[in-house]
Amino acid sequence: MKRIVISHWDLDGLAGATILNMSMKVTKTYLSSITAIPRYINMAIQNIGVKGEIWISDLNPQPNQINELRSLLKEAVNRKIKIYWFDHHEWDKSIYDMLIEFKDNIWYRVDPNTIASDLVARYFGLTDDKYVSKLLELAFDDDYFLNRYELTVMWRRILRWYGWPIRYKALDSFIKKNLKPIWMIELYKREVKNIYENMIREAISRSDTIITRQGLKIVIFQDVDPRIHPGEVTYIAKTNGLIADIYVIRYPRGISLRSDYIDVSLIARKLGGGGHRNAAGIPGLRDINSLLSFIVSLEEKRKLRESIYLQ
Ligand SMILES: [Mn+2]
Repeated sequence: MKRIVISHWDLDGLAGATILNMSMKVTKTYLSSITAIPRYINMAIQNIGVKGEIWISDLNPQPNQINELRSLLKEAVNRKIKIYWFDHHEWDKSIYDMLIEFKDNIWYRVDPNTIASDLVARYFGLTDDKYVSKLLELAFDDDYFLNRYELTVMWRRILRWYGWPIRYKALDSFIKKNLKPIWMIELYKREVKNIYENMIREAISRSDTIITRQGLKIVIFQDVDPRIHPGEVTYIAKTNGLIADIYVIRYPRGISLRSDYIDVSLIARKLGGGGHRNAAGIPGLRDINSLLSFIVSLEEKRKLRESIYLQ
């Protein structure tokens, strides 16, 4: 029986894929982005043929993928392929509704209070394993943006910087129980660290600050290189005294929103994106002015509700 793993390419995704590979005999592992989920499920089905398992971690199905996912799941049922899915992103209600008819074929565990790799480790009873707990610590450090370890920052940057071949190479090292391979350290020192930090400084120097009618301070980082992590830009901006209510990081193919206390996932969801309270994203090219007026109108409504409540 063939068993395929599909996982996200960041530290949590790699940790999940590693634990799955440690716990079972895996035929093949695909690393994927959120948008490519249906494509990889299809590839996994083709690869398996008949009878097998697909294990997915740290990837959240999108509402706009529903029709594609439904037909893929039908195909999986026909071919006696079972699906196991671990995630810590909040899933849209429409996804759960769609999954009801496949309840015998798909098993899932979604818990936004932890990371996906932790759910995988718990499933296999491996949370006390020494290596697994180190792996989970790194993934937590990255996902919650705690940055307690330099190793987390190094991996985060390396994984974004080089793309797929290096992400698979990282997975290979992790499966061999090497969390700090020499190839990564050397690559990082030689090709990433300085250029990356210069790019962050440069993005911060080009930022615009806008104060809305309601006195909301918004900092916009324009045209940021996709290799730069949005959390790092805001983190370094903040340590340099650039404090804002909302940070908008504008990439060529999407926008990232960050805030310490405003729920930016509400804004992102209304505009076709999603995410967490403090960090969310909107895919695609989007006019920055319409985003700003949208934020202003949301804030006006909130203020109005508050004033009614206070009376
Ligand atoms: Mn992830």
